[in-house]
Amino acid sequence: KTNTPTTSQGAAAVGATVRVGLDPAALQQGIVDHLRYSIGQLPALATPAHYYRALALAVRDRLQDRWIRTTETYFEQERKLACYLSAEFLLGPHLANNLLNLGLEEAARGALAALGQDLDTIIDCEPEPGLGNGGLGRLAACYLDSLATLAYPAVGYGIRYEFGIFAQQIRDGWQIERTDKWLHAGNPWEIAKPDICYEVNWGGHTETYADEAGLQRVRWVPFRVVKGLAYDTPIQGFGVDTCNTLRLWSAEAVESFDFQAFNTGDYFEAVEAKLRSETVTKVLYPNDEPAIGKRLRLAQQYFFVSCSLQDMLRILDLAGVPVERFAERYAVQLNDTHPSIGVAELMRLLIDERHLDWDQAWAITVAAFGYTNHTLLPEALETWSLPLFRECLPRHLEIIFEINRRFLDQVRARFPGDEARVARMSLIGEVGDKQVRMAHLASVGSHAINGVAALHTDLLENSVLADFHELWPERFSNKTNGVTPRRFLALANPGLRALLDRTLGTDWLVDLTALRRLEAHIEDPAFRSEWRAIKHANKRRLADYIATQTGVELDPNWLFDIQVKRIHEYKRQHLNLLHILTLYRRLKADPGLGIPPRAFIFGGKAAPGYFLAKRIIKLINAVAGTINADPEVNERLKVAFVPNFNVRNAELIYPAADLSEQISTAGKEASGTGNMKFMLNGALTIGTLDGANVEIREQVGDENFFLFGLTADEVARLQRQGYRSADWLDSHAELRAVLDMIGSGHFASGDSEVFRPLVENLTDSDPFLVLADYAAYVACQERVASAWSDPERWTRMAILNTARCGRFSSDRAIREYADEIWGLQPVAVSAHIA
Ligand code: CBF
Repeated sequence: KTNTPTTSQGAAAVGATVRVGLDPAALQQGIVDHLRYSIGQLPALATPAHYYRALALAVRDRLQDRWIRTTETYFEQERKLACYLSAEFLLGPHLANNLLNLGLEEAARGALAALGQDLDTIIDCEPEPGLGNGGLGRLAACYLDSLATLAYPAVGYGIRYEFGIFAQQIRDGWQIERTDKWLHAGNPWEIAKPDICYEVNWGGHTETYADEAGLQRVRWVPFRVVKGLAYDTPIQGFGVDTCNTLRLWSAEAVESFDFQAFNTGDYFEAVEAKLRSETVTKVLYPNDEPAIGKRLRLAQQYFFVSCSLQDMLRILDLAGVPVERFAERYAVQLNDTHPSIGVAELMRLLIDERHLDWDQAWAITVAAFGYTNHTLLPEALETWSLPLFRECLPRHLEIIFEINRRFLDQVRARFPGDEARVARMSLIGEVGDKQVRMAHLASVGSHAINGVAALHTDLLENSVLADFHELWPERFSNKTNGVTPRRFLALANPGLRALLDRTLGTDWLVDLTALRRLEAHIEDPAFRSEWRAIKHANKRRLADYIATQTGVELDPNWLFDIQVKRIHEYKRQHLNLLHILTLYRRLKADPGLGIPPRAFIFGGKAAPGYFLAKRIIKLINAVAGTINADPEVNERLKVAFVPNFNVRNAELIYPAADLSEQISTAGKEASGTGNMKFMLNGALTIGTLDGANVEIREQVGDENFFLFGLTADEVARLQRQGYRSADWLDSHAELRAVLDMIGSGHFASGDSEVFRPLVENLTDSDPFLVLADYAAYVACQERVASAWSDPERWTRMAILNTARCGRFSSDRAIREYADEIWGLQPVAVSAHIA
């Protein structure tokens, strides 16, 4: 077992008992000192926000020795490091997580109480670092937690966006986006490292020259140079002394002013150049999956990847390790194609700057990189227009052409005469305007390629990357996603955590398969009743939150049926709505209908430019407005939309769910991770055979999973044959009536225009087969209602869900990456300093 317990003395053993001691008195002193010396606040005037910053700084002090010791240990022991390159890290608040991982929760509660403060209020003051859009960014954060907890040497590399994902407000039912000023009051967790900075070129042209030995070399003469500065955040493992680093890059102008311009009086042009440089890390692109061919996005990707690779080379130099051994010391994982320009950048650095020859550089690059694909949606596979790419990264385009030339020779040698295949596999797409295909670059430049759930990997191998799989089957593997039980159970669900600790002991926190032992308690009525009481309290907690946010009152005795995730057609929030409206119509026609009372809860952000997704939000709110105000139905149905779904409120939502909605069109959701967080907290799933739902069902058993809908094969077949949504409409009078009701303006004060695009999308093309799955979904929901009417049966199923979720721990996933892709060994870190 690699998870070594934290020493009881920890950093205190260094002799700094007062400064970083773990007991409440020392922590209290630390808070008081920071309030005075770091924040400069009179205790009498200090608000909870001041106390939050003082406590955060005091906690960071207590991480500091572990953090430094961890870095030293990796350096001294010359160990291989996993470098996780990701344009997004959706971290969520740090404070509670760090207190949990350091075992400091009670000390902090006590220290604050002695100062007349309440820990929960203080925790709520932390602004959320929302440096990600959804699943992909949150996965990266879960993986950092597991890497540290399992004592793997690792660094996360990303972008320090000044504005993270927008804050969502709901006004008149519509989504309004507000900038997220998460750095406004400073960030007590990060440490700026101005001495760790790199120059990153942009634009311009290349030229050849002869070096001292007379060898032909290429030089990149950029149009602009931007500087990347490191900001480090500690990532403390749970119950260990390992504290890894998340290094985020912030862009700055190389010089504050162009003095030349300044001297000639063009002050504003000089300032503008500075602002242009700093724009690179200003804001996170708020799109979940669809790729966007924006120049700034390419600049962001190249900027952070270049800084990260230059950083790896600098550390190698510091350790005195020759660059030829790069791949022995680094496993570089590409979190989707966003960092895939790294393949060309490492080649450039090795060839142009370190003067390695092509073959040597290429062998190192392929050995170092691994590529994780996170989506099959064709519109999400990143490509860059060739002219744009040439203008921004001229040297990289030359390198990509050369990689492509050599690669296509290999394809031709293996499949002689198959020029169609050559065109399909080329790094340059020639259909229409020429493009650089980033998924192809990532695949060619990586020794390992993986999907994120069994079905997704299978589809990847047989569709999007089928040619690559045929060429290099040995490169492909599946790594089903996972989530951290520390944040999503221990922190989010303290009631259940206490029950688990009491019943099983605490090893489930680092070995989630230990939850299997819960099965022995399923037949104990007292245990089941305690389980229900915990769920009820969690539902109460969520109902209170929803009431304060939306004014909608929900009864915790009702079935809580929840769908929270990005709003997207393929995720089919509108299918959920069609079911709600079917119940609504049935109840209106027959008020005595025996259906169990249900609260339908939604949450999620739509990309600001995604017209239909924004209309889905409006429709959810419109339906909520009508149903919640209608006394004929509101004793059986209620609908609520939780604004601004984020990591913080997710921690309230998952533990309160009875039913988890995972209803995407089969074949479209790569994995999903919300499905795992719900399962962990004992929700039952209604879902299609999509993404990780397939594996969730395998674990929990068919009888404990509400399955409906077309399979991925059936979806593909129907679409090949020419799917006609009208056919499904004709055979379902109830479905037609529901759509007519939406189209009639019934939920929009008679305005028949507002939802027309949504209705027409379904009746005319229905690209995600909502209508085809409607009847099966409604029938499946009837099975849900019948199971819910037997609380003992439901509770047994809920306990089984938690008991069998061990596979979905991010610890399992990270061990698979470490063993099968990275060749990485854990390194025990001890904060004892002799
Ligand atoms: O693998 C993590 C998640 O990534 C996405 O969110 C993505 O952005 N491509 C997928 O949509 C999810 O299915 C997946 O769980």
